[in-house]
This record gives sequence, C-alpha cells and structure tokens, in this order.
Amino acid sequence: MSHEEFPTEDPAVVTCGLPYANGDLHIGHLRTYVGGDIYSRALKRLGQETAFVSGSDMHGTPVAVNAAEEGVTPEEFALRHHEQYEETFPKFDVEFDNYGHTHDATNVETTQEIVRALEEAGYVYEKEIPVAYDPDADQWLPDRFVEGTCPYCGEHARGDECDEGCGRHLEPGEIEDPVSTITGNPAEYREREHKFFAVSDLQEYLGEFIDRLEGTANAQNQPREWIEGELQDWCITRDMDWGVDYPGEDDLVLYVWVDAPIEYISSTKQYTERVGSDVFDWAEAWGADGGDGGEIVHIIGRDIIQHHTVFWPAMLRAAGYAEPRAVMASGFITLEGKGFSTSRDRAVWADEYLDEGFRPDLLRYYLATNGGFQQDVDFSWGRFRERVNNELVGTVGNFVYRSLLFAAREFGGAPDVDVSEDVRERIETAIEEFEAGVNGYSVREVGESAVRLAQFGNEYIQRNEPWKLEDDDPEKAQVIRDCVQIAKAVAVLFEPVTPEAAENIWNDLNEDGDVHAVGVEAALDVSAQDFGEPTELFEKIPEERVDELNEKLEARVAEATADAESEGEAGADEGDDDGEAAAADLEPIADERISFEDFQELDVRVGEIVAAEGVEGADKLAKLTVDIGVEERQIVAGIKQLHDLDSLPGTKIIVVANLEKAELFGVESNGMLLAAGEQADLLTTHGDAVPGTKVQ
Ligand code: B3M
Ligand code: ZN
Repeated sequence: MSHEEFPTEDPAVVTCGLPYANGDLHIGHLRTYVGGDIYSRALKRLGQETAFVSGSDMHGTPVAVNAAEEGVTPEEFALRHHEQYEETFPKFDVEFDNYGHTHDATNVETTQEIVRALEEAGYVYEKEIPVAYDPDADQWLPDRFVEGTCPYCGEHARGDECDEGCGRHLEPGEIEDPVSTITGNPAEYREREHKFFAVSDLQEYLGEFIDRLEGTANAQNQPREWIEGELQDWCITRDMDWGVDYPGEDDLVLYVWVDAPIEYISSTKQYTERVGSDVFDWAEAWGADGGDGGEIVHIIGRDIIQHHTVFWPAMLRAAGYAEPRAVMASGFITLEGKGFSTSRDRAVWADEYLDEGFRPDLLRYYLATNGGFQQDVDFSWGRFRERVNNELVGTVGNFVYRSLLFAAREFGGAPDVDVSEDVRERIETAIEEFEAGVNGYSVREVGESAVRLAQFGNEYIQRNEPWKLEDDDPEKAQVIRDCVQIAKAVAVLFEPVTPEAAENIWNDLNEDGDVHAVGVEAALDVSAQDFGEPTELFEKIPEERVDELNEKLEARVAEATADAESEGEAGADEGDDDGEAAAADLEPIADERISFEDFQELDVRVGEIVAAEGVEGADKLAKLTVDIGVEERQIVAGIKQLHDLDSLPGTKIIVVANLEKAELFGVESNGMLLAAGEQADLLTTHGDAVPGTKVQ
C-alpha cells in the first residue's frame, strides 16, 4: 500500500526526536531540528494542515546520571536545560507549533493512559529478570548506571544500548561483565520482577507496517532485519524514582523510551488545547477518535531508528492509535572529518554560532543541502564559507539583488507586463521539484529547487542583458518583469530553508501578506508593484574569519583536552548521549619504518561498488560486489550498520586487491576495502580515476 501524495485532506504531525535535557546544544544536534522545521514549513507551503511538535526528554538515566554528577535533582537539572532549548530553537528559526517536555502533566497523564490501554489489550506481562545491582551503593543499576560488554558484538556498551558497537538496544540483564557507573565496582545480577511489553505479539503487524513505511531508505530498510528476526519483548519498567510512575506501582517508573515518544502525542494535544480543535485536532491526527489518523512524520537521528520503527509503532498499534506514515533518519555530523566531542569542547555550539554574528539562514542552508538527509555531513568553517559565498551570496543573493535593483532604478518596481511563458514554465518546474522534495522526504531537494531557480535567473538575466537594451524596447520591461517574478518565486520556495532571507525578499518586493503563510502557488501570483531599492540578502564571509574561527576551535580543544588529561579523564566521552562519533583517540605513528619495496607489495586499486547487501545472520557485515577494472570482486566488510547499503552502488572505494582471501560468516571475501575510523568512513578518490587504477 502506498500513501496518497502530499498534500492530503488529513492533518499531518511532523515531530523531531526529543533532545535529552542534559547538555548544551551544538550544531550537530541542530541538524534534525532544522530538517524538521524545513520539512514542516514545506508541507505547510503545500497546503497540508500540519502541526510541528517536539519537547525535551526529561527522564531516564541520561538525565539522572548527569544530574547526579552535578549534585542537583534530575528535575532541576532537566528543567534548566529544557528552558535553554526552548529559547535556543527559535533563534535558529526552528519554530515548533508546540514544544513541551516529558515531565509535564499532559505527558504523564497521556503516558499512564496509554500504558493502561496496553495492559487492557493484554500486551503487558510480568517476568522475573536479572537486574544489575550495586551492593556497595545499595542501589539497582538501570540503563546508564551500568556498563559492560555487548553480548552481540563484544564491544564496550552502556546498559541499554551498544553505543560503541552494533548499536542494538539492550534489555536489562543482557550486558555482560556489568560494572556500576556509580562506584566503578563490578555489579551483581539480582532477580527482580519487571513489566514487559509483548512486542513479539505484533510481529506480523510490524512486517506489514514496514512495507508501508515511507521516509528515508535507512529507516525503511534497517528495521526489516529486526522485525523479521527474533523480536524481543521490551522491559518497560525501571527501578528508579525519576520518571513517569508505572500506574499502580510505587517503586517502578516507566522506561524512558515509553514516555518519550508519547510526548509526540502529548505535545500535539497541547497544541490543540491552545489553538482549538477546529484549527488542529490532535485526536484526528493520531487516530484517537477511532478514525484512521493523519500523516505522522517522525524526524530523528539514525541511531534511534529501531525505537521509531519497531517499538513505537508496536506501542501505537497496541494502544489503538494511528501508525507513523514516514520516518526520516538523518546521518551524523562530523567536524572537520572527526566526531564532535562535547567533553573536549570539540564542537561548534549553538550559542557560539550566533554569538559569532552568523544568521540562522546560513547554517540552515548548510545543514539542509550538504548531502542527502541520511548521509553524514561534515562541517568545517572553510566549507561553510565556501557554500555561503558561492551559493547563497553568489547565486541567490546576487540574482535577487541585481534584478530588484535594476527593476527599482529603471521601472520603480515591476514593469506592468505579463510574465513570459518560458519563465512561467520554469517556475512551475521549480514548484514541482519542491513538491517532489516533500513527497520524497528530501529537505535537500526542497532547498535546491529554489537555488536552481535562482541559478536559472542569473543565466536568464545574463543571456538577455537588459542593461544593453533601450528604455523603450519592450524586451527590457519583459526581462525585468520575468526576473522580478523569479525573485518572488525564490522567496516562496526558499522560505522553508532560509525564512529570514525569504522575508527580506518579500519586503523588498513590497508584497502584502506573510511570506511564511503563503502557499507554493504564490510563486506564480502576479502583482505588478512599486518598490524601492533592495537590501543585500547575504554577506560574504571573508577568509580571515575562517582562520580566526579555526584558531579559536583549536585553542579550545587543546585546552579542554589538557584539562581532561590532567583530570585523568582522557578519552572520557561518557555523558554524550547523542550518537556523536567520539573523537578518535589518535595512536602514535609506529617507530619502525617499512621500505618502499614493502609498500609496493600491496596492490591497492580504485574500485567501484556495483552491489551491496547484508550478510545474513551477521549484524555488521555487508557483502559488496566491487568492480576493480580487471575483474569484479566479492568483498565482505564490516560496514552494514554504518552505511546505507542501498546508496552505496556507484561509490568509488579503495581496495587492497592482493590480500589473502578470507571467509567471514561462510561468505568469501576477496580483498579489503579501506575505511577510516569507527564509523568506517570509506576512502574514495578525489578526481576521476577509473576502477582498476593503481593507488601509489
Ligand atoms: N531523547 C535522544 C536520542 O536518543 C532521545 C530521543 C527520544 S525521541 C522519542 O537521540
Ligand atoms: Zn553490540
């Protein structure tokens, strides 16, 4: 079954994964929120009734552990961060229709209602399980209060997730060699009765659901393996004080992943409470009125795909709510090729970005269009400058400014003639691209529809050279009229990505109404008007600024690293909760040198991935067919969960071609691909070297 295209008659809810209220925001966090904001603005431009909601995730051990470190109550700690987030998002023009938090009364009530519904529908049972316990602290050790070894991949892991290895969710009792994070002592396992949600009863449903699910390819494909494999039931209670009380149980709270996604519903409810159900009806949107529900689109980081495509839809289904229509899962973000590290101050902080005087539009544009949503994005001040100067200033700003300036000086505004047919059609194409971006869940496409149109505008004005035409030549009025219309269309179509610039163009054009509220069709609405000289939309970033910013960053990292080392905490990145790739702990270069002849013994070639699929039964392994010019090779590599396999074909890689063959999980591997770091960043070529070319 496929869904009807946007816009539909039903209300849509666009949600962003809830940030844990436990630290400062950096630009890596902003990717999901900016993406969500762009997507919801774009849906609204299409005329889709939409609520854009999120909230702070106040509960769980990610908050409790950090609060304990600071010596304050989790509530005080989380509320402080919640308020900070609430203030920060609008500064980036991320404008939620409602931004609540998981500890507010609406969410506590909704969560308890849903848990009762799960119980009544027979999806909750009790079971004795081993739970980690710290005898010295005389305390149970839920989730992040315990660390140990992942039973699936053997990597070091946190209590409830294998954050450094295979990325799996871990149930209580699963982690091996448990160690208490409170005392650092080995923990023991003690039997304890807990409540379970019977996800496995919904296996058949989930199998159908995943076939219908839209969104980014990673969110559509990764869950199949979990759903089709042995589906585990989820323990939904924890031995803690901080959380939503399990209804009727004094000493148990709900697992944070129960009340966190429910905030999506609660936040929508609060929106309805504020604006009235005639403006937006949460119950209709979430199918709580007995109907089919609306269009629920979740925008998340790729590390929480499982929660949103297995656990959450199972919960919605069991409690009688509508299912998500789409999940868009973003890639990670790195800084100059390396992971963000909040403990080493190796990050561009949200406040810092603004304090440096940069407008939100610039970062929004960079984050939205620097690769597809599910691709990892690297941030560097150098590339930021390049993209701002070339694309925002050079293409969009330049086109709009020169067109409107010319129009204002020569005609006092838009000449009173109809827009030419060709230009009208080009604008229609841009609208179609914009719509296709929305329906293809691509914020990049949405943004690029406007940039390509501005690019066309530049070419158009250049080709027609209106400055060379006589004043009474009708061609002159025509070209300028067309350019004014293109500028107006750029304002409408670029609004989701750069709302501030859109507003400036709108004002310069002296347009009535609110550019944030008009539909895409406004791009073609003609209104010859008087307007004066325009303002510059974007400013160039001088090269010295980049040097200055890089120096600041380096100095800060050096200081933070020295501090951490003097405190004996080198490499400690605990407390980073957001799937950041930890900064690589760089190994020193080996003392012993190899000869050039030794190096030449390696036959390293350029290859191109022809096909990629997972190796059955292996969590991490992918089987690749690689064209290395002289032949095709089958290569097995541990990249399954680190890359979207569907998007790999066509990617150039570097292969050690004369490595001994090996067999992994019964599959022959004939060669080795080269990749950097824990995220298996694939080595590729910078130019056009063809497959088979020797690397030397
Ligand atoms: N608070 C943050 C994370 O794991 C977590 C998201 C909840 S979304 C319902 O990325
Ligand atoms: Zn693992």
